Amino acid sequence: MQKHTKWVKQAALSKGFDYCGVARAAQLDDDARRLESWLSKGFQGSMHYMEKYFDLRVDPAKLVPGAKSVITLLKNYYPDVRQNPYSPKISKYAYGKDYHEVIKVQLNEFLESLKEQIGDVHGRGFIDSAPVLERTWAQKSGLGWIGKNGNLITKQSGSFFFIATLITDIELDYDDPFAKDYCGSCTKCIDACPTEAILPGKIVNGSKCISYFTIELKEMLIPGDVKNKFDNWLFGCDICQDVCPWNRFSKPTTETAFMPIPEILNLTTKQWEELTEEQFKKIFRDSALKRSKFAGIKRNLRFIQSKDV
Ligand code: B12
Ligand code: SF4
Ligand code: SF4
Repeated sequence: MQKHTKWVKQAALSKGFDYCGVARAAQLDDDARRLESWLSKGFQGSMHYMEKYFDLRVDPAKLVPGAKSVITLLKNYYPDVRQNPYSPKISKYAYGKDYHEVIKVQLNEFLESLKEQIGDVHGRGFIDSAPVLERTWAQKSGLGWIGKNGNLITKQSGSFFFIATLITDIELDYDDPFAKDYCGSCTKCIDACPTEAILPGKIVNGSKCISYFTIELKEMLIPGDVKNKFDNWLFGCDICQDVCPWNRFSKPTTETAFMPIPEILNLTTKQWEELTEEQFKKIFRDSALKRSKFAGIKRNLRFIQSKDV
C-alpha cells in the first residue's frame, strides 16, 4: 500500500500535476449539510446543474462503485505575464488553452499509468465535469485550507490552481486532512469583492459573483443592481485571489498549454468591440472563453462599458 501510494504521487508529478494528496473515499456528511444550506438559499442562481445529483456529490462510491480512495491533483495556472492594463480583464485561468481539455488528457494518462503499474485498477478522473466537491477533497487530502473567499489555498504557492480528482477502487495510504486555517483575522477578499458575494463562514453566494454573471448566466441581460461593479472584468474575476496575501507565493506555471493567447493579453476595448464572430471562433477555438460564446462576450462587453444605472 505504502509502495503504491509513493508511486501514485510520483506518477502524478511526472504527468504534469503540481501537488497530489490522497483521502479515504467516504460519504461527506458535513458537506452534505453545507451544500444543502447553500442550495436552499438559492446561491446557485441559474446554475441548475448544481441542484442535480446531490447523492453523487456527497458520496464518491455512487460515482465509482467500490471506491476506496480519492486522489486529488492540483495544477498551477498562474501566468508569468499580465494583460495590457487597458484591456478588458480576463481571469488568469482562461489565458491559455481550455483547462478541461488539457487536464482531461493528463488525467487519462495518469490513470493508464496506474493500471500499467498496479494492475487491476478501476477509476474515473474528474475535472470540473461531474458532481464532485473538488475543494473539499483537496482539503481532506491535506493539500490546503478553504479560505474565506471559498478557494482552496496552499501554504506553499497560494490558490491559482485547478483541482482534479481521480476516484479509484484501490486502497492507498491516506493523508491527514489539512488541519489549520491560515486566514486568521484577514478580511481582504471580503472587503475587496465588488458585489459582496463573499459571506461569513467561507460561503460564496454564487449568484452574486462576477464569474457567474460573465460566464454562467445565459440570459442576455445582466441585472441592473450590479451595474458599474464589474471593474472591467469581461470573463471571470480574480479579485478575491489577487488581494489574498497567500498569492504572493504563486509561482508561474510551466504548463505550455496554459501560455497566454496573445489576443487575451493585448486586445483593447475597441478591438473587442470590432471583433467578428468568425474571428472570435478562430482565435478562441481552444479557449475556455467558448463557454460564454460570442454573444455572451459581447453582452459582457456592453455591460462593462455602459455607465448608466
Ligand atoms: C459552481 C462553481 C462556481 C460558481 C459558484 C462558486 C462557489 N463558491 O460555489 C461560480 C461560477 C461563481 C464559480 C466561480 C469561481 N470558480 Co468555480 N466552480 C464551481 C464548481 C463547478 C462547483 C462548486 C460547488 O460545488 N459549489 C457549491 C459550494 C457549496 O461548494 P464549494 O464552493 O466547493 O464549497 C464547499 C467547501 O468549501 C466546503 N467547506 C467550507 N468550509 C469548509 C471547511 C472544511 C474543513 C471542509 C473540509 C470543507 C469546507 O463546503 C462547501 C460544500 O461542501 C467547482 C468544480 C467542482 N466540481 O467542485 C468549480 C471550482 C470551485 N471553481 C474554481 C475556480 C477557479 C473559480 C474562480 C476562481 C474562477 C474565476 N476566476 O472566475 C471563481 C471563484 C469564485 C469564488 N470565490 O468561489 C476552481 C477552484 C480552485 C481552487 N483553488 O479552489 C474549481 C474547483 C474548478 C476546478 N476544478 O479547478 N465557480
Ligand atoms: S470572484 Fe470576484 S465577484 Fe466572485 S467572490 Fe471573488 S471577488 Fe467576488
Ligand atoms: S484574502 Fe485573507 S481572508 Fe481572504 S482567503 Fe486570503 S488570507 Fe483568507
